[in-house]
This record gives sequence, C-alpha cells and structure tokens, in this order.
Amino acid sequence: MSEASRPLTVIFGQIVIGPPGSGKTTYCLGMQEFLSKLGRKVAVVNLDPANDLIPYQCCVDIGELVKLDDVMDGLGLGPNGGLIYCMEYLEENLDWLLDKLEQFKDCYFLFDCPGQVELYTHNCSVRNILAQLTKWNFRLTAVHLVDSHYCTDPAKFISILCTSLSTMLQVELPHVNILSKMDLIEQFGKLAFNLDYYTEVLDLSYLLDHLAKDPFFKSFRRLNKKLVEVIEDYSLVSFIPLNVQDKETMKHVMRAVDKANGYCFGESEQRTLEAMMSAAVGADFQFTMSMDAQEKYVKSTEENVEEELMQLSHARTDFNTT
Ligand SMILES: Nc1nc2c(ncn2[C@@H]2O[C@H](COP(=O)(O)OP(=O)(O)OP(=O)(O)O)[C@@H](O)[C@H]2O)c(=O)[nH]1
Ligand SMILES: [Mg+2]
Repeated sequence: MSEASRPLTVIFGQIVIGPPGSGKTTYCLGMQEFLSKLGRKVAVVNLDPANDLIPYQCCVDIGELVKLDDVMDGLGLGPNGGLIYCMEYLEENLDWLLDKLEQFKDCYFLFDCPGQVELYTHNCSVRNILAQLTKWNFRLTAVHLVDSHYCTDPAKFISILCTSLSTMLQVELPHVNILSKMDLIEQFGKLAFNLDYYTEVLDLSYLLDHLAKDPFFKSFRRLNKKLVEVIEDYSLVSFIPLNVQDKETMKHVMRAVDKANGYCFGESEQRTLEAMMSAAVGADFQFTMSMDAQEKYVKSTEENVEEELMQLSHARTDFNTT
C-alpha cells in the first residue's frame, strides 16, 4: 500500500474480538446505538464472513469481497479452514478495505470480527491487518469479549484467562477485556468469590484451592498452578463486566475503551471533569464498577449462605425420614 494513500487524520475505533457466541455482533449493535445517542458518528464494519444476518447498520461488509459459503464450496474447506482462508484473502486485498473505509473517514469505527479463537492466538492475518490499520492512522482498542458464565467454573475461568492473555500478546493493541452477558452470569452455577475477584485477577491461589476440591482436577494441580503463575507474572489480564442492555455498564466500557486508545484526551467530544477523573483514578473506578455489577447481577453472599443452609436442612430432613 503506498504511503500516499494513507488517511492523514487520526481515526479512532474499536476492534471487537472474542470466542464464538461471546456477544460481539450484539455489542456492535448496542455500542453503535449508545455512541450515536451521545452524538458520535459511528460506522460499523463487518469483518466476519460468516455473518449472514447483520443486525446493525453496516457501512462496510467483507461479504462483498469474500463469502465463507463460496470458499467452503469452492475449495472444499470446513468452516474453520474457510474462515482462515477468508482472513488471509482480506490481508491480500487490503486496498479494497482502505477504499471502503476512506468513504467514512470522519466516523468512529466499530469492527465486528469473526469468533474463531485461532485467528487471535496463532494465525497472523488478523494481526497483520490490524498493524496495517495502525499504519493508516487508525487508533484502535481491541475489545475482547468472553462469556461471564465461565467465572462460575474455576477450570473454565483459568482457560479464559489463558485465551485472553495470549490474545493480548498476539493482537498487540491497547486492550480491554470484557465479561459479557453479565445478566446471565450465575445461570450455570454460583460464583465462589465476589465479582471483583474475577474482574481484577489479582491472586489466583484461591482459585487453585477451589479447583482442588474437584476430584477430576486433583491430578492437574501442578499444571493449573503453572498456568496461573504465567497469568500472574504477566499481570496484564483484568475484565470489565458488561450487559449490553444496561447503559451504566456500557458507559463503563466506553470510558475504558476511550482511555485505552486515547479518544478521551482528544477534542472530539466535550471533556467532562468526571471523564478526566475516571481516567486519572483508574483503579478505584474499576473497583466501583465491579461492585455495582456485583450488586445488580450476583446474588448476595448472605442469600447464598441462607440457600445453602436451607438445602442442608432439607437434606437432613430427607435423610431422617428415610
Ligand atoms: N442476555 C444477554 N444475551 C446476550 C448479551 N450479549 C449477547 N447476547 C446473546 O448472545 C448470543 C450470541 O450473540 P452474538 O452477538 O451473535 O455473538 P457473536 O460473538 O457475534 O457470535 P459469533 O459471530 O457467532 O462468534 C445472542 O443470542 C445474543 O442475543 C447480553 O449482554 N446479555
Ligand atoms: Mg457475530
């Protein structure tokens, strides 16, 4: 790509990534509406060739360049190989993307990406595409969504920590990790600790102790210990809770994203004292955010204890009557 074709102005935006079904497309729709109401001019780019039904107003669609079905039929590939081929094809045709993006250069961009994990942990196409966007003066934050219900299972939580860390290292962009679908967090089980334990990711030894209670994982203790040591040594992963229907959590995410790519320090929107303060006192702000989400979406510990006591007394009665 020639230097002359580079957009001169700085363009801000988000690249929305994460495992399949984590809520990327829904997030793009929600964030487009949220930011538009704040007066931001938003352009959403669909970079997922598997997206058949696009719920948001889409300004650029990779489907015009390459379609997953055509690739699968034409080359005899499965959906995973097909997706990798599509992203490699996009990498080879970045001038097509630049031509499309230039038509919206006064907008704030949201890129809706495919949900295949390898694209962000191993394969280099997405990383190369993002590096080229950065060269074209795009200032992007990677918004990495993972399903919040994984917090209810310590083994799954360790695995999403590993995925998040390797994605952060591979993608090489300012990064915000999100626990999505906060309204469903306890749908498949109760949390063993307060929500801030999962969002701040500070001391994972308690998680290992909790895991040790499960007989299946007893023999994997050393492996899990090494994995959490890697997470703790890098000390990079933390999460922001999100329910797309909840304006407060959307606002928290927007602030973190704006701080990460520098949008909040620009002049595009009026800078409020609150926004400047939240950028300055990041740690306190993050803690308050988790506490708010805990109150809204997690049953209180007393309630959990009461429920457990009730279940215990029922079990005792059943035992005595049999
Ligand atoms: N309750 C609830 N459901 C959500 C939320 N976000 C997304 N969903 C639902 O989760 C499902 C998957 O959402 P998508 O937005 O399609 O997820 P995706 O990451 O784009 O999926 P792929 O593109 O297939 O990787 C849909 O049924 C959404 O309605 C949320 O915050 N709360
Ligand atoms: Mg999607």
